[in-house]
Amino acid sequence: MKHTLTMFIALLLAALATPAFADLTQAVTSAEAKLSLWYPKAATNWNEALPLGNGRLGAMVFGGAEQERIQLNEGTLWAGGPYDPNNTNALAALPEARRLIFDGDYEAAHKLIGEKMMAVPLKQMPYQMLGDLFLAFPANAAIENYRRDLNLDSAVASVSYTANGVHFRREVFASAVDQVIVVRLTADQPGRISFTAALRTPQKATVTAEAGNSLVIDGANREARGIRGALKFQARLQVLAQGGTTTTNAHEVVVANADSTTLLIAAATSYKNYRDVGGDPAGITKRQLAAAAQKKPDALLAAHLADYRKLFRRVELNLGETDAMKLPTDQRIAQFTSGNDPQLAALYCQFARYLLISCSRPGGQPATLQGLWNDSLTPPWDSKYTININTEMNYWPAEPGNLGECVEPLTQMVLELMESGARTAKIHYGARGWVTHHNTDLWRATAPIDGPTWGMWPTGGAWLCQNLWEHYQFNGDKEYLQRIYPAMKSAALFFPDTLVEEPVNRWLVTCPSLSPENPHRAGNITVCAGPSMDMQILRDLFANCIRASETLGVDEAFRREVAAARARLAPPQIGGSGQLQEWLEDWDLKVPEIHHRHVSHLYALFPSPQIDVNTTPALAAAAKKSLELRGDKATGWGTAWRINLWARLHEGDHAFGILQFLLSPKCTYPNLLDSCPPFQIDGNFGGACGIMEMLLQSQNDELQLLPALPKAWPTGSVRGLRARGNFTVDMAWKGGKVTTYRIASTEPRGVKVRINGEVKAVKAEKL
Ligand code: FUC
Repeated sequence: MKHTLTMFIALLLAALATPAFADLTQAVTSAEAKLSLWYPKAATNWNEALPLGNGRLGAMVFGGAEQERIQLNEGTLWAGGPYDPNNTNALAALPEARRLIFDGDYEAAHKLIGEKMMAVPLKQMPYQMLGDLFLAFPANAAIENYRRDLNLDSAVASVSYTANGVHFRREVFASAVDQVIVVRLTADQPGRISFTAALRTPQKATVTAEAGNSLVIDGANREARGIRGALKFQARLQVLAQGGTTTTNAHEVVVANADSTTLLIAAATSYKNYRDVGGDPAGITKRQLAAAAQKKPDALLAAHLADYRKLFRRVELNLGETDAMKLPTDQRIAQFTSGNDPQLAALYCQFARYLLISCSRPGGQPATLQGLWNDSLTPPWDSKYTININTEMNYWPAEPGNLGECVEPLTQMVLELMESGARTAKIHYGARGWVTHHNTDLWRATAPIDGPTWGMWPTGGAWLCQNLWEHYQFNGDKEYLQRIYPAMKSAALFFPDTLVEEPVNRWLVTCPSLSPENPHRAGNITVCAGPSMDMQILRDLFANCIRASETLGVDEAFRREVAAARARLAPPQIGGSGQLQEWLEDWDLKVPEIHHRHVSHLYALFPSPQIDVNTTPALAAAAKKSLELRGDKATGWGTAWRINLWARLHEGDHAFGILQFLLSPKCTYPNLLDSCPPFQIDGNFGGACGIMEMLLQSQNDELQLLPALPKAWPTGSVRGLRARGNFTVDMAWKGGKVTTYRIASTEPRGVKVRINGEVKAVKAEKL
């Protein structure tokens, strides 16, 4: 605890004395070292570059001493424009699809669904890269003392080296306050900064020089899958050199012999919302750059640090420290499985918090499959929103990691999907409410896509509502509940209109549906009735709607309607091998891919609290059997999910074993970003949540301190983790036992806490 306190005071002092650029160039303090990713060489590829973001503008910094590349993104630069993907043939085919499924003719159902019920176009719009800033410095005979790092406590990426006896330093950050990316170039001798700056883009765009020190990319987004590009965009670079000369040629800004230089980058598109593309990117970027150029570089940095640290410094995590900490980050990843480096797990968790702050801020778009960072026009899975696990997982660490504000873009997206999804409910199903399937995009498309194997799943919106409900569970904010209630209610209303009675037990089930992406027979056939995950998601959605409507004192008739439907949903079933069944029928051991990456039927264990070792031990045992059958290794996100599941089973060492795999080069790139492969950010977020689940759980009205602590972390401390019920938790432990704890809330009251195997009634302190 003493150590934590010392660190806390050190961080507090550092926050009060906002460092100027010059201070940041001093020897790295130990607090900084603990929160830094660092490397002795420049990135040679994108998966080594370091991510920065302000929730809207993203940058990947490569850090070459002689040739810097900063790859740029803007969160609303997607292909296409507003479009309606609904298929007017779908509704007529629905009864026949259901009949075929209940007759067991899954192949024919699959074929019919593929022909009649898919979106037009069959795929959605991809997220796009914006361009690159290149800085070319004079070639030097020798580069010495090279270091490249990303400090998570300041959200600044730095490069430093010595060339020809001059020490150079480069700092880059993305300011949410000033809405610009700032690149600051300094040297320890005057007149030594010379370089050429160029902007390039693969988009349909022109790059022109302006006003003696600026470059402008002016462009339009691309068509995709027959949907015309409807966005205009602009990116602007302004180069502000102190001393020396600054000139431009047709496409470049050239700086010679400056003392220092600040580069400012602004970018915007004409996207206003999913229906309105009438924004003015030229006006926006001009205004933003003009305002930022008025400020001194130290003032830009100070504003950025104050804003970022307000969020980041809420949580401290200490899982133990070893000499491995001194190694470059890529070497630590390479050795994590065989070595002893508990601090890398803490760094990984803090990195996810850093990433969430950097890619998901109020007013911006939610974190995509790649957060905000994408260098392609044809990214993997279009770098959009896969809502049969990946988008939900992105937001798992938000609440326990004390970053509730970062959920706002997701909330906003769900409120918009409620509108677009109401059309899909009506056109595809003739139903009330709203629905969305396994993917969505910037344009809030909600119809089933990609083909029946993946797309025929009507429960995506219902699951997203669970994320929003969790936000309310953690913060207890009734105004927020009021805001999301229409989306929850309308998501629920879709189901009484579309659930059907299955012929054997007369349970109410979804049909057609599927258990995400897991074929239950050859031929990639997934379509079925009543997969367990759907039943579990609906059990949550209906229960949450009932609680929400009671809390808000509204909608009694609706409450009765969903309660009646809930009582008739297919119940959880335990199959022949003692496993929790994934489908209505016991197909689990007959499937083509027994180690499938998705573990959808275990939704009830995590993220849902429906299955719990304390309250439903028999189902927990069945879930454990399913997990054992599935195996520990999967894609990055599949591995991360398994960590959370084993943590909920209170098996800390097992969870840690899986974390060792996640944090190995198999699932983690040198820049600490998750490898699905390829890069997909959900593994970072899911893995970080798993680490927090090992330390603190709060489902089912009980706080559990160290519910799944692995032997590898016998001593440690945390500050600022959040628990459901609006609690903030600090604690320290030794020899695997909690030694001190503090539970605080803005509404001090009694709470049940499980500590060192005992359940205690604790009075939370005033926060
Ligand atoms: C789901 C997963 C894939 C991938 C994609 C983005 O479809 O099954 O593995 O992560 O999302």
